[in-house]
Amino acid sequence: MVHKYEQVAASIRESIARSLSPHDALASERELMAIHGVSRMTVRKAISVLVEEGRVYNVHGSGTFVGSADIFSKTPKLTSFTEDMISRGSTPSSRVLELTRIAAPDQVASALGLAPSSEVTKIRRLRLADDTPIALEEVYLPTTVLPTESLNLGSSLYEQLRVAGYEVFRAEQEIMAISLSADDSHLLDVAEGSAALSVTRVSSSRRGQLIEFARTTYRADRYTFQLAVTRDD
Ligand code: 16G
Repeated sequence: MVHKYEQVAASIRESIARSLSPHDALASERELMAIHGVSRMTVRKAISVLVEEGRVYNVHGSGTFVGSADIFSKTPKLTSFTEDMISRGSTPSSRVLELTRIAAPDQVASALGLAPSSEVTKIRRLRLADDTPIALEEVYLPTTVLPTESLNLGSSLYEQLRVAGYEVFRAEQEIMAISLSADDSHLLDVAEGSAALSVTRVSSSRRGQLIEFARTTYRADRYTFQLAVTRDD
């Protein structure tokens, strides 16, 4: 479920990206309540999310202002495709390309700490935002985590994992620049050989159980990663 305050936060993010510069004032609390038809509490909650992200800052007695674009105070947050797109103000959807049970390829078995050729579920999906193809996902899950037949891929995989008691809590990621194959270019609706970002993710639960090996390929013209980095004290 998407909370009202998340929708308000997403819409403010969008208007910042579209029409505001650093240190411009946001609409007042009262105006935001009227624009979105929500309570003062909801507006405050949305603003506090954006403050935490470093996108806006409050000046006591004067209002809320747009932060400098280069200061994102937050360490990156682990998200699913669904959460990621909603936070960018877009509506996510998917097209399932493949759902099979296979013997884990060596790289997958070793990343997930499984015995060679253990059974895994392989999922390939085209992911879209506002009906535009954004990413191709190839995901492998041990069948012991979720049986292949029980998956409903029209909705969020991470939400189903959470309900099954395997909330994805942490992930190791490797990001690589690639150029797209003819097939992948076609699926992503870009010219053959276009640039893409390939992100390999190995996800684990809070207890450290390995849950997922995933390779997500994002169109470079439609997707950027933002990362806050700090020097160790
Ligand atoms: C993202 C994840 C992928 C995960 C999927 C779940 C990255 C690099 N990859 O694509 O590992 O399987 O989200 O999305 O973030 P869902 O919960 O919306 O189905």
